[in-house]
Amino acid sequence: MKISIFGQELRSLNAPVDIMVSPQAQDDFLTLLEAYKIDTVLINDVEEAIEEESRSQRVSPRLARGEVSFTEFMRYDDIVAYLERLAEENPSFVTTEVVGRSFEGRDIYLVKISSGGSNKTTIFAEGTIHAREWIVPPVALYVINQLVEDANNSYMYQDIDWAIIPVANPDGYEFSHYDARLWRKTRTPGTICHGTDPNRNFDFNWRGIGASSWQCDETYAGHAPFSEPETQIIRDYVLEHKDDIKLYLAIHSYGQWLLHPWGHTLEEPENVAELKELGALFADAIYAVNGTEYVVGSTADVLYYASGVGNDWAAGGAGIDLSYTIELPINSFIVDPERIVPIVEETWEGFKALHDYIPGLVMTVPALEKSHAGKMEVDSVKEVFQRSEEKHNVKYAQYIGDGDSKTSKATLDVDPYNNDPKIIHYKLCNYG
Ligand code: 0X9
Ligand code: ZN
Repeated sequence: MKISIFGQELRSLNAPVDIMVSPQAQDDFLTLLEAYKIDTVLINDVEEAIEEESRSQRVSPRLARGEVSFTEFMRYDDIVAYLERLAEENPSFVTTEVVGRSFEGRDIYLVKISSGGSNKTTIFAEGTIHAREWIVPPVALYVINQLVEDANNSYMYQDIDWAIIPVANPDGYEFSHYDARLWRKTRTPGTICHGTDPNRNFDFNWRGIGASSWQCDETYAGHAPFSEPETQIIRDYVLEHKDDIKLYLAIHSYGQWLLHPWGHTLEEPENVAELKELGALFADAIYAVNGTEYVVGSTADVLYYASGVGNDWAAGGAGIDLSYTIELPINSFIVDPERIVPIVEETWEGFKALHDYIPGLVMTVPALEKSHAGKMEVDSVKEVFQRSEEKHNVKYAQYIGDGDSKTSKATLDVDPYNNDPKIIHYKLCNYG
């Protein structure tokens, strides 16, 4: 019986699993399900669903060059054309950067949205590292679209830069359009099978639990860590900006989960309380839109074991403490295009909640002491700043260091562009 299990082999016990069976095996399998009183058939005929999807792709009108669509799935060239148009039309705050080339030679684009300046706090997002997850490009493009094209959102890139790679695996993405709809991996050739799972190829617990060393597996980790140009590109950008990147997001489908580290162990990361707190803000914001309920938890706990994963490497390898995988809420890789709008809209609210939590301005303040824990009134902060010879319109500061006065950091809740001090962000922490 040929069956494919989505979610791979090492799921946690009692976790739901999606299974695809071959037509020959379907009757027997359904009988088996009946015996166990399991009756959730998600898609009766996957082939038919794929054909239906490709019919609707064909009849949908060709996009004008540089346009974006949230009613159909865009090809990679059209995505790139949209990004380039945004950069051309908004040169003061949108830039596109070709951060590298895929194995087959496609340019991989990163969009940066920034009010200018250097070394600013950055939110980094990578999308579509898995080819078949077609709901991901629209989500990434909608975030970009809302930031750039709706002036009401311009506050969101004043203190914080956004660096977004909407399609990190364009070879696989295109392959899933013109050849195999359910393709997941990159397209690097092996001796027998093509493709490495880029989300097992990062150099963090590489080829550990939940990753395969067999090239034909969907979770093949590659012949070496970072063997794929697609993951090297992410590694290089993130390492170059690791002091500025405060939030790493990997956008995937599907599952309605917000996953924080780790994938390779049930042990909890040190900052699990904060990861869950911020995760709840994300989930609540999304729930408020259409009632979609996300589960927040670690990959190993909520989903299955996985190693060499992008967001775990970001946390454990690059030291970016706030790092998540978003598993968007659909129930198949084949998505009815009518689902795009509600999903991108609700996910955008989640992104806003994440943004609002990230302190806009983080500076190193020498000689800030542990006694400055918690909220400090303007005067005491000024005093701190006089010592560090910085002049900012500070209203509150918060000690977020580790007790070592030489390297302590403070998060400043200030609006540097406005003389009237206002709280951009305030978060309560108990230290010491
Ligand atoms: O298995 C994966 O790579 C991700 N799921 S997917 O269905 N999109 O393939 C989950 C990645 C989990 N992330 C962490 N280990 N943190
Ligand atoms: Zn994925």
